[in-house]
Order: sequence, then C-alpha cells, then structure tokens
Amino acid sequence: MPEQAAASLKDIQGKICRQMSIFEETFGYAPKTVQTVPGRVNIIGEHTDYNGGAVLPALVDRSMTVSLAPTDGDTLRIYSPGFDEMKERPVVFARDGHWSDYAAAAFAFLSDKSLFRGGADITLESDIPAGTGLSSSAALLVACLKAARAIGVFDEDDKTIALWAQKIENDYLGVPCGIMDQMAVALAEPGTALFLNTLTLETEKVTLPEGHVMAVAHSGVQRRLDEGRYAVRRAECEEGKNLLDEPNPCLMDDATFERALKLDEPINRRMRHQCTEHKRVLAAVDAILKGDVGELGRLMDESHISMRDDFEITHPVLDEMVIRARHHGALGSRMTGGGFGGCFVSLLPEDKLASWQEAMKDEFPQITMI
Ligand code: GAF
Repeated sequence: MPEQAAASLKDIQGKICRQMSIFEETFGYAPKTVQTVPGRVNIIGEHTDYNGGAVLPALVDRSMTVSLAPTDGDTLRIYSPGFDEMKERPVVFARDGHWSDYAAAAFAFLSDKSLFRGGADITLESDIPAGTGLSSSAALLVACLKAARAIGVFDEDDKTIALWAQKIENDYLGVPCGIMDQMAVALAEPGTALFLNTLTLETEKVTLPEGHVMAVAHSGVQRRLDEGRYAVRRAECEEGKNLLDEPNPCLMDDATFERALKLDEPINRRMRHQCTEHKRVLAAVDAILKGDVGELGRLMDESHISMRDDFEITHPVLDEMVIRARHHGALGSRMTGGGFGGCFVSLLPEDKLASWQEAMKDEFPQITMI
C-alpha cells in the first residue's frame, strides 16, 4: 500500500476508535456503527453541477465521523465534542439554525420516507473546516445516511445516498446546492479524482500525473452557501437558461453561445462562465490523461479568472493568493468550491510542496494548509 494511503487509513482507524470512546462516555454503551466520510476539493468545474456540466473533485485528508445507535424513543440525542454540547430534539424536523440541524434533517428524511422508526443516539466530529469550500455539510449528511444504512435502515447504493443527501440539503436545509459534493464524498476514492458528468451521473476515476500533487489551503476568508450569494448565481443561471431556451447552459452549441454573449449584463458573463468552465473540465481531464501538467495548470488559472471576472464568485484575498501561489512555484491555482472565500487549490511538483507551503505561510500567516 502506498505510504500516503497507509497513513490516511491509520488516521481513519484512529478517528473511529476515538469516536467509539466518545460515544461510550456520552451514552454509556457502545455505538452500533461508526462511519467516516472525507471532505472534497474541486480541482476544476465550478458552479457547473446544477447546469448539466462536468466537474472534477477529489477527496481531501480531512473527514467527518458519525457514530450511531438506534433507540426506542422518538427523539434524537446528538452530541458534538467540538461544540461540547448535547442536543435532544424530536425526529420530526424543524430547522432552527443549530449545529445539529444537518444530522437531524438526515433522520427526519429517512423517517418521512417511512424507512426509519424510533429514535437514535448520535455523536459527530469533524476536522474538515466548515465554511471553507471542502464540503463538510455533504460529508455530514452522507456519513449519517451511511450510518443508517449500516444498521439496516435501508440498503440503497452510494449513488442513491448522494442523491438523498442533496435532496435533504435542498428541501430540509434550504441550500440550493448541486450534486457534485454529495457524489464526490460518497463515491470518490482516495488518491484519484472523480470525473463526474452531472447530467447523467456517470463517473470515471482519474489519476493525477506521477510526481504532482494538488495542495489545498484555506485562505482564512470564511464563506457560507446559505448567505444567499450562491442562490443569486443559481437564479441568474435560471434567467440565462430561460432567455436562451437552453436547459443545460454548460452544453450550449456555438450558435447559442453567440446569443448568450449578447444577453444583458451580467447574465451574458454568467452564461460564458458556464460554457467555458465545462469545456475546461473536459480539457483538464484530457491534459491529465496525457500527463500534460503545464496545460492542466493553465486551465486551472483560466478557471480562476473566469470565476473572478465572469461568474464573480472569488474574493480579493483569494485573487491575490492564487497569483502568489503561482509566483512561489505552483503550475496552476484556483479558488475551489462555492466561492466568496474559503480554500484554493494549487498544482505542484511533489518535491516543491514543502517549500511552497513555507513560502505561502510566510507571506500569508492566515493561511491554513489542509
Ligand atoms: C457548492 C455546492 F454545494 C456544489 O453543488 C457546487 O455548486 C459548488 O458549490 C460550486 O461548484 O459546493
């Protein structure tokens, strides 16, 4: 087993053991299951997952761990060592902005589908920094659903779990997200990226060229999808779709693209990002398969510029960091995730990783390396 994979397996085993003891200390008995689900970084393909486009996420070495035991009652007892708080709430869901909303929504969904009866004791803990574009929410929902499956509540596959997690986020938690994050954290495998067609949900494993890594760093600028700016971009895309009569703007043909460019500001630029970003994902996969890291880096840079100028979802601090990331040796660099802050991802030769991280930390002490 490669050194990195062995280290990450050891890390997961450690998290499972820790979570078992936390559960036992909290509830006085052992959990029936412990599930660990990693976060994800998106290498390229931003905001294309709700417009029929392609995306290329990969797992990060941070994860969400959920332990669970069913109970006879009709309440959920949810404990978080991070918040050092126990929350008891009915299975019937009412969103109240509490950290326990996500876990509660997962069980409410299963209960509303008549799959889950009774109550549950749950503990959850994560080292995925929340609100940084690494899909801690999707990891939490998928971990809860996998835990429920492990105790026999249902036996659907991982793809169904991803679709359910998206539905819970859309319908119970009011976040109008696409399907990338849930598919990535439910299906991707460590060490490979997941090339996902968000229209057909077909997936393909893609391995980065030998000797290169994707370094992920948190800029220190916090973001939240439910702040509304993500929803505004979705609404603008809906407007573009209607004006062009094109249900999947990522896939528009040349003639439609010409019409899109003539739409009013800013819908014309929003549509341009959709179409060019989708094409960049396809080109990036092609570059990876050919081992052309120079081209891959160039596409990542171009993607950042498109997010900055056309889709307008970056942040001045991130714009500066990706420029400096390249200056310090990255072959390409871009913000990753929903936007307006959070993390960026940089392509680097493996042997430059340590010196690059040091140079970036020296210049931006607020950066956290993931
Ligand atoms: C967030 C959403 F949850 C995803 O569905 C996706 O749209 C992403 O932002 C942007 O690519 O993570």
